[in-house]
Amino acid sequence: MTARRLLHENWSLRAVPGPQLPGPQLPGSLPEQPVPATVPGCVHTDLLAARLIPDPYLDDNELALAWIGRTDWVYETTFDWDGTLAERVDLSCAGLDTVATVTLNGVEVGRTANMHRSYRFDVRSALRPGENTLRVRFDSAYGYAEGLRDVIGDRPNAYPEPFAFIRKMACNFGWDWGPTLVTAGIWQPIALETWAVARLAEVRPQVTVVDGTGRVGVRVRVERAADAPLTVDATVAGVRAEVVIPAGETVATLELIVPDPELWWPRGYGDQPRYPLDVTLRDADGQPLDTWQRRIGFRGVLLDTGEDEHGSAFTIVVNNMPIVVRGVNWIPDDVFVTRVTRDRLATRFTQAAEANVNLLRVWGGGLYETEDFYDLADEMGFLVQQDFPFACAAYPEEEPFASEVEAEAREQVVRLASHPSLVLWTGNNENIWGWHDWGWQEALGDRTWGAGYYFELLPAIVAELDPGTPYWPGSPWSGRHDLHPNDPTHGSMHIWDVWNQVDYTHYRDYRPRFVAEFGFQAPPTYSTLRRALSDEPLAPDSPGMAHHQKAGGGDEKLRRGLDAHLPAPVDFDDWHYLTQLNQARAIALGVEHFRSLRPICMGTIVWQLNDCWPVTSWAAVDGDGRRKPLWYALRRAYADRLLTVQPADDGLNVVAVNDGPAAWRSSVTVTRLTLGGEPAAKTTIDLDVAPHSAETVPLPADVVLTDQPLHELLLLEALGTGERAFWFFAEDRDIPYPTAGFDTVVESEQVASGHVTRVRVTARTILRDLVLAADRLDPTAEVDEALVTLLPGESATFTVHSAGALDASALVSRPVLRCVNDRTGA
Ligand code: BMA
Repeated sequence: MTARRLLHENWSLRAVPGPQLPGPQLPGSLPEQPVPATVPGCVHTDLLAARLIPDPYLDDNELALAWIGRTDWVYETTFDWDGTLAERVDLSCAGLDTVATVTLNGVEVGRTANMHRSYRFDVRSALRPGENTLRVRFDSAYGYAEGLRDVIGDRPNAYPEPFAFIRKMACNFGWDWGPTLVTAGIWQPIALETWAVARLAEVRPQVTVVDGTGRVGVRVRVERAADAPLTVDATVAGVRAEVVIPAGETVATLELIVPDPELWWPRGYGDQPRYPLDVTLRDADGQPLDTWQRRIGFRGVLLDTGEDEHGSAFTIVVNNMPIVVRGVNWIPDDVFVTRVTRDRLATRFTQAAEANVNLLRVWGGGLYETEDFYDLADEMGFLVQQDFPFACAAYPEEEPFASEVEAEAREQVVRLASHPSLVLWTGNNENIWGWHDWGWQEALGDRTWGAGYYFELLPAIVAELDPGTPYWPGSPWSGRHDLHPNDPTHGSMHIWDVWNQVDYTHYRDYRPRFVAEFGFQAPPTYSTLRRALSDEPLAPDSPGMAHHQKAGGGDEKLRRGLDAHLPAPVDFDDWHYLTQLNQARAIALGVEHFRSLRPICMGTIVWQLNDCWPVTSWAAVDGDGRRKPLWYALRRAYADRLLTVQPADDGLNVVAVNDGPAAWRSSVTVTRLTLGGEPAAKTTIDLDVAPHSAETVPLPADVVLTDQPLHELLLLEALGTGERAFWFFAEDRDIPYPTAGFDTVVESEQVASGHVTRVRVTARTILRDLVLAADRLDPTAEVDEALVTLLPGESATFTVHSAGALDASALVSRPVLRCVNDRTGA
């Protein structure tokens, strides 16, 4: 049997002396003294653990650590080998970041230059009985990328870094939400594998369902050490198949027919049954040589891009059911990706699930994620859109780059193909748009830019290796060369004029088929800021805040967004609350509008779920994993049942969107109220919304028109089912809200995990978008609700879980408990 021995012990790390080293300011005794290293891991986390560098995420430490990415590094370990004779001994490297030379006992066994591939080196001739020394030297990723750039010519790029010249996670070179911390290291397991006769080099299940019958085609490729006949067997759902691989041959295909499998459904549409698929390779005597296991799911997926009277669709169809995508964009959850454990992914995925998200888009500036990522997505029923890792740049198609792209894509498509969650491959992030609109064509001249990958190579690889999963050349892409790549009426689009240039109400100008990106910034939670920044006092433009804002003109765009809607902030606490509120409002407005367009628009993917460090960004969950107010707004806007008021040409409509599995029958009361809560007009509307549909009802003018726009509002309430929607006739900055008046009751109890505190707020005046920022009192505190609007007499209870007991009076005072009409300075 193939035996695997992890080589994760005894590693050390040292810098290769060179001019880039910081010299006297380098702390400790680097580079002479090796420091202990963790594998899998990277240079930054090792230096941090050895206390040789400060935490790169705090203040502006990033700047002082730039030398690390320009330095060459050597990882080294020793291990004993008992000299056991095996036919074959391989060093298997599941992931090296990135430009590596691997030597065993001084003998070079391999070189790599692609973070997105795995490698296997035959080490028999270098291995010796007793002690062995394994060394992995990483050359600076900068040196490699800039070297290639100099040879084949520069290309246009959204960021002034050479990430397009190396197959390495692009955002590692910095992004408009990420620091420039260029890593090196052994980022995936490294092991010695011994085997004889043959091993499973590749197992590629292709799962289809036709008329309720499941078919699993398993294509197997073996690597041989001996030219003997072999057998492969596969079992799934009690069905078994076996095939002989005659001497001299290396590939075989098995077919398993599963008569009536339970189908795998996206979350919200059904369950996620999975079936273990076991593959065993045996020698001529039936003795097992190698095994492979994966849990597969039976589902069919297609991308409906049919033309219709609105343009052409972009609808993901799973098991013949058109899915309304309620998605979020996913970026690497940490710059140092080996810190992203399965537990951490599970936490983040749970946050997405609780926000009613059903799709994660793995964005092209990041990675092909880890097995844990796709396994959890399968388990939890998320759909996954996987970009090939190309983003915001023109990419070269010259060698050796092109061969790296092909090898990587083949490996990753085979690895990911059998995950039922994976429903869409996309060729890149914004590169076709960039080529079209961002002045690249003039800059490029006759240089390559990646078109060959997106329009030829990658679709051919997906068609060959994962024919059951749709491919789309880019995010965004309109589907036709004669149209603009970001055409709203055809295919997928990204909306970025909102945020960059215009107010968020302009989301309503679009009637898109599918919005794969749109976003609005806000700072992280207060406790995250306080952990990361030593600014005293914190101010929107204090040094740490400024360093942790990476977007061009970001602060100005935040201010423009605020000016249009909210009262001017008086101090930092105001600014922090109001910018977070504005982010939540912007995205909720976008999502509600796009969902109200169903079935013209069949999906939204909010930019972005998560962060990779503490930063002001578009994220709903900040770099320390805390939920921003946007998260709570998203939970509401992405709920199965959405009640929303939408402006129409000559008045207002209510749209009831039902993406749940049951009909939604309810009476909706529509009340025009004064700010003081007195009803001025009222009507009732009966709703009967079939599952997976939306109903639009014009609201009667006599109820919903007002000559008191500053003093009145609309409240819609679905009786029995409880959904609510507000409509304000003016912007909050202009509305004369009364000073907030409320009563509170605080109760707390100690539980095994800490403290549970319930804060009941009863409004004496209208309270607009009440937030309880309990993390200001205890960084462990988590609250179950945010952005609650109460009318006079109404109550809401916020439940807080925290490690320590919370100060009851601080909990119910500014700046912890606050709303729009309760500004610090007001
Ligand atoms: C798009 C994304 C990211 C970027 C975001 C915000 O370009 O694809 O590259 O972070 O907008 O600017």
